[in-house]
Amino acid sequence: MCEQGREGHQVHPPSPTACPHVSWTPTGWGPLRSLGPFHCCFLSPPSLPGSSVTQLLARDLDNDPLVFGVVGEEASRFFAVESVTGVVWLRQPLDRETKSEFTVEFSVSDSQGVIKGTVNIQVGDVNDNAPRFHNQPYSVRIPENTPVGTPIFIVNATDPDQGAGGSVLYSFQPPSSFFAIDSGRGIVSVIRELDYEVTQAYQLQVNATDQDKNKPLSTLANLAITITDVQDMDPIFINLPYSTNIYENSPPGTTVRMITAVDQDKGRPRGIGYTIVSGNTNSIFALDYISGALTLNGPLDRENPFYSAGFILTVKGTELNDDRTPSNATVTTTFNILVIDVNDNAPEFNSSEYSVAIPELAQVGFALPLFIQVQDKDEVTGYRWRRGPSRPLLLGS
Ligand SMILES: [Ca+2]
Ligand SMILES: [Ca+2]
Ligand SMILES: [Ca+2]
Ligand SMILES: [Ca+2]
Repeated sequence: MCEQGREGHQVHPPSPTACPHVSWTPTGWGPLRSLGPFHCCFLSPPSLPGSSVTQLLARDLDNDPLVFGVVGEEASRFFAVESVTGVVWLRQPLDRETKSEFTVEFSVSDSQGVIKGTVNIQVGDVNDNAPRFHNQPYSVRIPENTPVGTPIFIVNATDPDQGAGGSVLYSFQPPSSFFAIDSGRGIVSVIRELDYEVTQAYQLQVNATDQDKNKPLSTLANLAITITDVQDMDPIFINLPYSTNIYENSPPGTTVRMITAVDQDKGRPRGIGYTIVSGNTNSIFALDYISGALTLNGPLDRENPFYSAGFILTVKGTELNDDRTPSNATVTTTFNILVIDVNDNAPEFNSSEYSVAIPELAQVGFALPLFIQVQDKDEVTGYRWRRGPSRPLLLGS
């Protein structure tokens, strides 16, 4: 509301824009016998320099010509008054957020004296500031097993404007399916399970907007969220399936094959220890714990009935802790090994010597009571315990 001045010197609501922020208090009385009302317009930034602010009105009963002026250095920087008409001009832009109030002393004089009056000018607000984020840049590291609902970060933006124009709301732009932001408080929290093995980092944009009804202003800020790995994955064997052939005459120490398992936790994968769980008859194979090299550990013999059908090894990869002790994270697979025959057995007679008694009157064609058999254990020769001809030997001529 416009205030009532003393001694009948009123401050009227200016037309057409009423000003509730102006008061006018005469500070002294000069030779003027009467002073008309001053009035002032409501000042809304960004009022441009050169724009008319108000007009001072004074009345002199003598009808002397009056001269208006503005008093004081600071007031003169912002305001100028046209000496004859009393029109007050703005000399530079106003900013409520810098200076929200002026106490300006104006003067009016006739040929005999001067009186001064003080006008309190309050600068009205407009929404001319966008919210401003503090303490940027925004980045945070969280482990992948951070539970849903956990608050992980808080952003802060302020807006110096008054009322709705200074009230800030936060949102993600575009929205995230893994993180939410509390619109009023700026608290960022997890809303969906994270998985380092799928996504290692998120780049989000936080929008801070004021609540001005006509022309809300907003600002964007980046939020970098880095996901750190935790041990939540077992190892896997690679280059499967494992199966190989080995010649039975391969010397001990021969590398059968390398086996390799890798930790599926990629952030800081653990080393693997390799062992044979089962199928290693007579410890005929050795598996290097560190390198995964499977080697022949002794002489093979395909004709050994324990070996002839080959081997089905069960091998295991175990993730190792930092102190190289085995962890609970393991993987197993089977390793088929077929033993390949080589011709390493000579055919054998069924007896090292044969003896037979022949009657001295025996004729040509006489069948000797002698049965000779030949055996060959090797597969490659096409015989396997194949019996030779067991016909009786005939006496030749
Ligand atoms: Ca403002
Ligand atoms: Ca604002
Ligand atoms: Ca792991
Ligand atoms: Ca992991």
